[in-house]
Amino acid sequence: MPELNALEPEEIQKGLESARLGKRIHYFPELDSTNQYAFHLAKAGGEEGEVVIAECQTRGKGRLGRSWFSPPGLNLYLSVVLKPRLPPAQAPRLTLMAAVALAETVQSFLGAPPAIKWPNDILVGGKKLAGILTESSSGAERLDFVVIGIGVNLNLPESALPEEIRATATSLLMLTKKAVDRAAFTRELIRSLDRCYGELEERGFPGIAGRWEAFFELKGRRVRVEMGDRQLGGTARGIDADGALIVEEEGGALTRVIAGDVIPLEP
Ligand code: BT5
Repeated sequence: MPELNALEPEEIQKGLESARLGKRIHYFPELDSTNQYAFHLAKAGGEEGEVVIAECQTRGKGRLGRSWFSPPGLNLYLSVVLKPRLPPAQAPRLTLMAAVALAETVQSFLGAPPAIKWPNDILVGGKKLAGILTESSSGAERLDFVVIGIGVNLNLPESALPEEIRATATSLLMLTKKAVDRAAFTRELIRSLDRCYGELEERGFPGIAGRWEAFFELKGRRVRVEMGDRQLGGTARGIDADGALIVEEEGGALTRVIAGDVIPLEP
């Protein structure tokens, strides 16, 4: 039986064997937000690969000011500091790299591939299992650092879901009816991020983009994209070399979407 309450660094690092990520893990019973902590850490000289994990977040962040439901002891809330040698415009590549690493980890625990919803959601059966929040700090030419924050619902029972997300969220426990060894999941995720990040650096974006597209179920489907007060309708065509979503509008014009929410218009 896995020890369900253990998410301590020593347990995660057992047999981790990553090249760069997770050599140092900062672990907290409670934080406002692991992204917030990791951002300050990176700013104060924290090194590439440092990981921040909390058992519970009091102000877990989603994108665009939204919040991430983060109850204690059940799930994973992790942030990692990266210092890629990339221009700021290529930061979205890192979100997509993380989505591939996360989707592959979920697949190995679920026994079936999840879907990626551009740019950052991991869905199973149309419900959200995990989300990614990338935050960065950059100079004119180059990214100083990037914080990739990942929240995954692992042992969250349906009864613990708040009303607002009851119909839209899921967890590995709800899907497999089995409790997950959270340390084993975290170890596998860090390994997978380490590998995908190395690949991105050594071989560039095409390999990662191809794997990302294999998880992307909205390709060829009609979608609506909401970008703040702007909206756009069309067919999702895939991603470009920077990780932007390409939407073909009626009439054939291709539009690049850098930030927004994608809503499928047909089942
Ligand atoms: C995301 O935002 O999906 C990014 C979530 C990133 C969370 C991690 S946890 C570790 C790190 N530290 C942080 O503070 N954040 C990161 P977005 O696409 O904006 O989705 C947010 C929406 O998802 C909310 O408005 C809810 O509708 C829904 N949601 C919130 N909590 C959820 C949960 N636990 N499971 C499924 N859906 C959730």
